[in-house]
Amino acid sequence: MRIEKAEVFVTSPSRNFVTLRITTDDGVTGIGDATLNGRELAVAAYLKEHVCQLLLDKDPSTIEDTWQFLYRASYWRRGPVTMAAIAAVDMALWDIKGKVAGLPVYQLLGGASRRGCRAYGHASGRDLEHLFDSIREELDLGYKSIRVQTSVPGIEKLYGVAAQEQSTGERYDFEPANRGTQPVEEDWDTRAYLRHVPTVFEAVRNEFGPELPLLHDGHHRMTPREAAQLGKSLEPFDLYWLEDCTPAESQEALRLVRQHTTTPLAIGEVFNSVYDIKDLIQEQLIDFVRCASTHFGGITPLRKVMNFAEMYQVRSGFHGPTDVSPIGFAAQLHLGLSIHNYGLQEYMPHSRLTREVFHEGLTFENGYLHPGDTPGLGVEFDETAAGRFPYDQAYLPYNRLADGTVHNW
Ligand code: KDG
Ligand code: MG
Repeated sequence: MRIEKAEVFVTSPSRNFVTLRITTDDGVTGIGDATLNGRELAVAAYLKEHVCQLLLDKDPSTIEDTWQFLYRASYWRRGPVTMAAIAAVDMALWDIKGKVAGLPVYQLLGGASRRGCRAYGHASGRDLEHLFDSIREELDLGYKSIRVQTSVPGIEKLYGVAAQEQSTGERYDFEPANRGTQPVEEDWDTRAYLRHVPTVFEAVRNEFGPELPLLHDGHHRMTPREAAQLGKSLEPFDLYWLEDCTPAESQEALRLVRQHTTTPLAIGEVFNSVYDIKDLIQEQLIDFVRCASTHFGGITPLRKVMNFAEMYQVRSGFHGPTDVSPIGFAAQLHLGLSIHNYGLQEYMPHSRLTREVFHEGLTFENGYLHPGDTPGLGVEFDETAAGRFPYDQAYLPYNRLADGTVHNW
C-alpha cells in the first residue's frame, strides 16, 4: 500500500481548524489535526509547501519511520509549527493503520487500561454566585472534576472566564479566539490575583465539600516565587492540580515552586517536544503532563513521554480545549485509554457547527469519555460541510499591566 494523496483543509466551523487527509492507493483515508490557534495558516503552508510531497508514494504503515524522517530530515526540529504539522501526519497514519487492521487505535496501542477516561469540566464566574451556578451546571452534565476560573476585582477582562452563560450550549466560547485582524487586549494584576483566588477556593470548598477534585489554570502568568505563594495558599483547599503557574519555557522555575508547595503541578500545553518536559518528569517537578497530541508531534511522541513518565509516577492531563480539533482530541483519547498512568482529560465539547464538519465517535457518559470502537481514530471529516466555513482570521487575546507592559499569559 502506498500514499497517493495528501491534502490540507482549513475550515472555520465556530473556529479555525487545519486538517490533513492522507489517501492510499487502496482508497483508505486517514485524517490528522494540525491546528495551531491563531497561527493556523503557517502550519497549513508548512504541510502544503514542504511535507505533502514528501509523503507521496511512501508506505503508510511505517509510522515510526515517517515520524523520524519528518523530524530529523528537516534539520530544523521542534517548534509549534513543525510539530503540529508532524502531528497531523502521525495521526493520519495511525488512523489508516487502524482502518486497515479493523481496530480502533487504542487497541493498536495495547488495548484499554480502563473503562473510560475521566474528564474535567470548566466552571467560571464573575462572582461567587455565578461561579457556583457554573459548577452546578458542570456537575449536572456529569463532570466529576471541575476547573475553577474566576474574575478578580481590579482586573477588568480576564481570559478563561466565560463570556456568556453556559446554558446557551455553545461552550466553545469559553476560550475565545477573537475574530479580527488584531488580538484583543486584556489587563493583569498579579497581586490582586494572588489575594483573590484563595478566597474563591475557600468558598467553593465550603459550598461543595471536600470530595470534588478542583483544578485551576494560572496561564503562565506568575514568577516562581509568586507561584509558590499561590500553591501554598491553595494547599488547604486540596487542588487536584495547579496548571501553568509559571512561563513554560523555564523548566527550572518549577524547582522553586516545588520546594515550597505540595499543591500538585501540571504543565505542558505549549510544549512541542519530549525535550521540553523530560527534566520536569525525571526530577519529579510536576505531577501531570498537559501536552496535546496536536502540538506535540502526534500520538507517537506523546506515548513515549507517557511511558517515560510512568516510571516517575507522573500522570496524563492532556490539553483538550476546543482549538484541538475532534481529530486531535480523539487521538489523545485513544492514548489515554491505553496507558497505565492516565490522570484526567480536559474536555470542552465542540460546537454543533464543528461537529457538522468532524463527525465524532466519542461518548461522554457519567463523567467518562470513550473514543468508540470504530476502526481508526473514529472521526470522519466532511469535506463538503468544511467548504461551507472558510478560514476566518482570529487571534488569542493578550495581557498588559497597568503601565502598559506586555505580560505573560
Ligand atoms: O489556544 C490556547 C488555548 O487552548 C488555551 O489557552 C486554553 O489554557 C487553556 C486550557 O487549559 O484549556
Ligand atoms: Mg491551560
